[in-house]
Amino acid sequence: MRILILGGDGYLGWPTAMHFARRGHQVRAVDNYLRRRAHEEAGTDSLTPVGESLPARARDFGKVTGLEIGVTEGDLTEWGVVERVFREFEPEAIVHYGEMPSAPYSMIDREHAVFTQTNNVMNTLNVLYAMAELAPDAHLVKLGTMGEYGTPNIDIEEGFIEIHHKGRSDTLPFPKLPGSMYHLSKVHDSHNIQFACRIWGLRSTDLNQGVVYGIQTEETELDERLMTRFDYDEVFGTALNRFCLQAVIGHPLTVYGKGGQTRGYLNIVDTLQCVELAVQNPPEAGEYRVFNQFTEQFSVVQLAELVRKAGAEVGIDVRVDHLENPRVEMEEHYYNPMHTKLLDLGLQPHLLSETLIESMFTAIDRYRDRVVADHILPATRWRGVREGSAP
Ligand code: NAD
Ligand code: USQ
Repeated sequence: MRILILGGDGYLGWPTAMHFARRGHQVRAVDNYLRRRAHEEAGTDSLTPVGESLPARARDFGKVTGLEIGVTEGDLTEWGVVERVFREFEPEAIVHYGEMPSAPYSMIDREHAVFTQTNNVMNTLNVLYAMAELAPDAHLVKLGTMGEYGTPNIDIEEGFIEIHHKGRSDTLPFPKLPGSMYHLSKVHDSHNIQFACRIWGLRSTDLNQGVVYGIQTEETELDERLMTRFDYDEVFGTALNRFCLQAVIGHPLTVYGKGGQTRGYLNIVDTLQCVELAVQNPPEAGEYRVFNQFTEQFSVVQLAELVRKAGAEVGIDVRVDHLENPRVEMEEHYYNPMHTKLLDLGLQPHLLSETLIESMFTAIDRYRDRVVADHILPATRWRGVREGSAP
């Protein structure tokens, strides 16, 4: 199959590109290095060293595997870039990771909020128009987020809920209570995608993904040059990845507030599995479907406790600090999202274990001399703005 990977230079996009190429698909990765530039501006970087550009990474992948990943360096907010890629490559599936993914980044100030929503909404709109015009039978597999739903006091369904109201009933999109300007951008995308499916008969799977953790996939382990990025700073690092790194370098774990915030989590290898399952099982033309993509749920204190225990096993004394929460979010709440659709398609979850955390410690330890420790504590506050400007 011809599979276009948008955001192919990113934490998830690069391993996905390699994964599909190794399974015999024709792959083209597109990226404009937004993530790299945002790090340069902030003085932070990936823990793991990654190839200097997407073409360089694709060349290394070719040397290691003898396989090809095609590359386009370009900005998806530019219609000319998107149109050219669709004309040249004629994708059958589009896996769309290519957005600004950080909630804190989007909450820095007005400029970052505007940038995040403009970047994310505009590039998805360009993709939808390119599909309608040039690839109407292709399948859009779009990375959304569990954070679109927020933390309502009822069970969260997979995308839709049957509502009975004043004697009538309908199945309607599940209500959204997003927690940041970034999460809001994903809600806007979901509405636009659903609209495009309804009006133009496109087909799409919106993957409402939970928080991803992990550093290795089958392909990144083939050779050090094929590593994916690993972020741990307060803006781009996510909870468990940050906690593992903090444990390794002897930094107290940064639990925000009471730590009862509960989210869905999944291993990066399961992200690849879920995306592959979605690609292999496309919806009908005109169908917009939603899968909740995570394998387990944890509160922040549960994660911290798991990391503390795993640390004790390998002789690391891990301290857990409760910091004033920089975000505005519920710290104790009901959380029960459904997540059966990917399991029904055959997902075999890799659940979080102490062994996995210990193997993350080992992988992180190899690069500990690259750690920039002064960007670990949270600086971005949901109430009040910080100095800085968007790229
Ligand atoms: P990432 O920043 O590493 O990857 C996104 C890539 O898209 C980056 O390489 C970036 O340069 C590129 N990009 C952004 N805007 C672009 C544009 N206008 N044109 C071309 N390229 C552009 O982030 P990630 O962690 O790999 O996340 C990938 C996707 O998955 C994102 O959409 C994110 O919202 C979603 N997601 C991530 C997680 C997680 O825990 N990592 C969880 C749920 C959802
Ligand atoms: N948290 C801490 N300490 C930290 C970091 C985070 O307590 O050092 C807490 C946060 O306050 C939050 C929870 O952990 O309650 C998760 O935070 P996170 O930074 O790991 O994840 P989040 O900001 O929600 O964003 C990440 C990805 C985003 C994706 C989202 C999935 O960056 O791209 O959309 O996870 S979800 O959380 O399901 O919305």
